[in-house]
Amino acid sequence: MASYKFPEGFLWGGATAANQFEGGYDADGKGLSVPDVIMGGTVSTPRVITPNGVREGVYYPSHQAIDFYHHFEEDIDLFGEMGFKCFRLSTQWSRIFPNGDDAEPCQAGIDFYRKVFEACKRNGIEPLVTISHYEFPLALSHKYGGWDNPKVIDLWVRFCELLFTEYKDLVHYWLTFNEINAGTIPGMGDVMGVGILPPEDVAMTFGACDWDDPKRRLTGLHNQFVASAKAVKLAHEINPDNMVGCMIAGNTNYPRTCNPDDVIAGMEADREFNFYCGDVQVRGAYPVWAPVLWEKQGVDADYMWELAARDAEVLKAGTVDFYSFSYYQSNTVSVDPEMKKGSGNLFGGVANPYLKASDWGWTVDPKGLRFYLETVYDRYQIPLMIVENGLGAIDERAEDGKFHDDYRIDYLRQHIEQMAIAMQHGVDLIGYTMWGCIDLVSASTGEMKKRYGFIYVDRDNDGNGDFHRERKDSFYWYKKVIESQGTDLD
Ligand code: BGP
Repeated sequence: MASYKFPEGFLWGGATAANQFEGGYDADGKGLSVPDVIMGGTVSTPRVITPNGVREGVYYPSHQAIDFYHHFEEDIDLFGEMGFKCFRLSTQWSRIFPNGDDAEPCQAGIDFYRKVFEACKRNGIEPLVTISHYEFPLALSHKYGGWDNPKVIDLWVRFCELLFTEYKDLVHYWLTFNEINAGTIPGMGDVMGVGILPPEDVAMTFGACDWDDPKRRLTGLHNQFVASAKAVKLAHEINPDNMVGCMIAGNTNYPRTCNPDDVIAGMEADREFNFYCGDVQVRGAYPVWAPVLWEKQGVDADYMWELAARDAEVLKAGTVDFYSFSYYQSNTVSVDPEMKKGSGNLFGGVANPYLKASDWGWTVDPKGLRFYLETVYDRYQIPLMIVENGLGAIDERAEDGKFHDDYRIDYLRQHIEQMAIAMQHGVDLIGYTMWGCIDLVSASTGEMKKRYGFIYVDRDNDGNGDFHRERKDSFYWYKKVIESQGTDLD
């Protein structure tokens, strides 16, 4: 395709999440958070949560992760070397308020993030901060239950207020909750989405879980909408330059056939997964078809409408400035129970004969990204940002001692080409932060082996390695992409 020059000011960069890369899980007064009690797994062995606390002799990948806590200067300099304009990272509530409801914040936590943001500034990088990325102080889960308890709203807004005030001059782009629509998913949504813990150990995959409390989960999700809306308002009051976005796990849904039942199933998948949360956060109200989702999940619609009515004004007053999303793959929907199942990030669906899949079974579908961009822009007409996209793969060291990750370059090139087409069709896309710009722990499996980075980190699935960093081929490629404003994708 003909080359396309991305606009000046386009936010090229990379994305991470604290619990997957920071480490230092108990450093300098940090409290435990829910991910700190989720064990490592593999593509075939689900992660197990030990809800009562850290268990002796068990390996929890978040505890050291890739030790960004002690390597942040070096890492951010490497991002600067690639020419990043933007770096997405998340804060840990439990690093600043170790128990979530402490009378005083932990100064060491505040200082840590300040140093990180200052390192970004030195490198000319705009931080994009996800306030909560699958993170919730464990003590709050034990004391209050989770996000279903409305007391949590004010505690979280207090945390936001501290962030907006403390880092007023350093941070202007914020996302309230990572993949907030995970709260619509049984099991994984309870634990990682809304901080509700099972009574005992539970094995958890992103797609399925034997344990779920749908009423508490959807109440928790509602309370997150309210908290997010309050945070948007507050962010604008504290600094009118603040831009606050929602963050949705984006998923293109294709009907498997032109059977009208498949087409309707595709429409419903879009609504439940993409638009339920997007509508509340962008338009400020639940969509009229929300009861279909509530009833399907076994939650009384009158109960949910009451919550919606009670908080209607707050939701309307705190709509987001931009819409951000993750995109890894598309999902194919069929009503035929005989169809071969597919697999992937957060979604089930059936196999798509036109698409190949990654080693972890996630379909690779660059055109699905264009489809998603154009569909969502048609619907909301506000700036969009892709804040996660990338390929999780096994990287092997070649004979010359280097990492030649041409498969990753191919994946990214194809997705960037589709972004360019969507932008030529008028989509207001303001940034792209590639997921896992430095190798980090996988959220779904807890592995290190599933690598996304431009930068290799010496750490394996069992916690071995000295954490040293190395540049992969994709590092030099992305540097060139940014330098050329997307015109040189070779
Ligand atoms: C998203 C999460 C991220 C990230 C990504 C890749 O759902 O927001 O935290 O991990 O998926 O998934 P994984 O790490 O399982 O490969």
